Amino acid sequence: MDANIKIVGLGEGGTKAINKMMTALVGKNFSAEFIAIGSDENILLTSAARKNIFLNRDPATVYKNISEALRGAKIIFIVAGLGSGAARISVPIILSCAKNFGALTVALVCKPSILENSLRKVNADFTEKNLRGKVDTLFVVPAEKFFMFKLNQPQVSLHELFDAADDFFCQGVKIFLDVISSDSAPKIFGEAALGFAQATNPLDAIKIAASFPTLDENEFKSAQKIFLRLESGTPLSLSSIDAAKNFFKAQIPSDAEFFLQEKIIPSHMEKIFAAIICTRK
Ligand SMILES: Nc1nc2c(ncn2[C@@H]2O[C@H](COP(=O)(O)OP(=O)(O)O)[C@@H](O)[C@H]2O)c(=O)[nH]1
Ligand SMILES: [Mg+2]
Repeated sequence: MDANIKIVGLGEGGTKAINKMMTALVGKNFSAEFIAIGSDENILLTSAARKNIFLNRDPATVYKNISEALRGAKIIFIVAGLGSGAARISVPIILSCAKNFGALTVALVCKPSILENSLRKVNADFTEKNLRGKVDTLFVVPAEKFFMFKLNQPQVSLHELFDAADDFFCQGVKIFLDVISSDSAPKIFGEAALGFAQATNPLDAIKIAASFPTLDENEFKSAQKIFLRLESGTPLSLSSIDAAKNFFKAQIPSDAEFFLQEKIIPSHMEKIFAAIICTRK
């Protein structure tokens, strides 16, 4: 049977990101499959995905290959650097196939750094326009935000920056799948943002996740929906959950919807993991 979750990496950035996901066993509890799409055969050779699609010069073949790879999809994740030439070509095709198959689409993308050339910027604007309002859920992070992960390393290279982006995408797909796999979870539509952290008590974990660099300064003030996922090794006390909830509720609009999901994962032992997904107005 075909996998119903397709995680598609576009270009070099997307391919590196899905390689990381495969190493981290993202999607292992789901019927998930990875696909790399690119216009550089040498990059596709580095892909650990089972399906790899080369964007040759024959649009009909490209459409057919992408459509066949996505057949049976219920959810399609699109992972890329927005400046990608491969994304520019393949995103419209992926969205058209998703529509045909009735699949939900989730894009996790990063905007090119200001240090990159203008072609990247042109590609990024084009693809961002294509994604906005057309994908069901959109996570867009400016590359510069990943500098924040490396504040104590002033000599950080662009390569390390993208490595941080790949880690973020990896966690993002994992958390998104975990959150939506709960029967009671409502759908996450529109532009969204994500933060996560680990600590030894829920309140600390939430506070650190809430100040995650990819979240905006006043992110929660205008949030529409907030999903908080807490993972712990043993059941959390009601009072610690209450403290965590109250921290949140004090910051979000009174009409914002708030969802809390708790999950016990024995191997976490004493560690608490908090993840926040919030949708933007
Ligand atoms: N996440 C991630 N992004 C990258 C990486 N390398 C480059 N990028 C970003 O991805 C954008 C597209 O580049 P690339 O993936 O090579 O796309 P291509 O044009 O399809 O070859 C660039 O503008 C960068 O902002 C990477 O290793 N990881
Ligand atoms: Mg490239």
